[in-house]
Amino acid sequence: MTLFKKLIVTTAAAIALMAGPANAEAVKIALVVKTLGNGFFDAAHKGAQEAAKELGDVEIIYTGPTTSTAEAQIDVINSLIAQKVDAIAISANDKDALVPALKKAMQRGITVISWDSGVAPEGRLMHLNPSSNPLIGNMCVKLASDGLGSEKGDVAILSAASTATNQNIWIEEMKKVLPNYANVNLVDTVYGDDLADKSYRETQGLIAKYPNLKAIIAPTSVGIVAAAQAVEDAGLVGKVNVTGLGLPSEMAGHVKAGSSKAFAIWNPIDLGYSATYIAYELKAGKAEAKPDAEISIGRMGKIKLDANNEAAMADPFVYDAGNVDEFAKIF
Ligand code: RAM
Repeated sequence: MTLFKKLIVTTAAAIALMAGPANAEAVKIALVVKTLGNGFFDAAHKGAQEAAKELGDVEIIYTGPTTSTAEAQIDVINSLIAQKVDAIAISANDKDALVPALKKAMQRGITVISWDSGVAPEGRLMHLNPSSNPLIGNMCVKLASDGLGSEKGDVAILSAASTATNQNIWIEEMKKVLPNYANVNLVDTVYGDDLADKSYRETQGLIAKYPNLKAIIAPTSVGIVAAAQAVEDAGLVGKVNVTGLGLPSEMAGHVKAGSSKAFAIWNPIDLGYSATYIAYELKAGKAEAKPDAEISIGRMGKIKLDANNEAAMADPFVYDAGNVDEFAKIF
């Protein structure tokens, strides 16, 4: 063998060694949620697994804390940095408090995006909104107003964590459109932290404090269920209507019980699927997070980033006695 031939052979062998068997190194994408044990995030996880299967070389690490605080999420982020994951797709418990930990992740080469509940621009490459924020805010107030009909009534908001980016934006949007809904008299906003028991107690507090309470808007899938249950347990079906954002699978029984006339949500499976796809595309260098960039998201088509590197998915959909059972089978 000539020296030249020998060189080619050994180089080829070295390259083969480096490449290893196909798919040996899966892209590790951590789907970090506000809290574990939340049906909304479990549905998003389903979508993430679907995307991983389609993409082929992706491993999903589904994780999050048990309390909806920034501190608890920072611990999760630090452990993902130590594990050397390739990407983090996070639904944030706090817009700003997570930034230093996520910046550290990005400095170590981890691709960071937020979805559902956003992180401030310095702490992520892009943010995926489930829908347009003004649309969600308006829909929540409209549902409360429609439930009141010609009556005017006291309405309260039962939110998730007081620091939750998404709920805080939606509450702001709700307040903006209040002048358009003369029958809605917003009296209070309380926080159930996306915990069933705290949300239940906060609802009891609202009921005790506002004898003329006619509606509760809970823009959280955990809060809306707890509020509906509290209204039923207090014997106030027909007097207090619970609405907001919830999962058909968790709300069907409450629609039947009459504590909720209607509520809204987008498809959480599609949201988790899309967040995973985006994290993968960015990690693989197939897309860049910059204003006006288009990122393809498999069966969902593509999204286009705005000037803040944000994109929004579909419009929320309304569920009531007519369709809730059909969708309860899906999410
Ligand atoms: C809860 C979470 C989540 C929100 C939904 C509607 O599950 O707070 O962030 O998008 O409700």
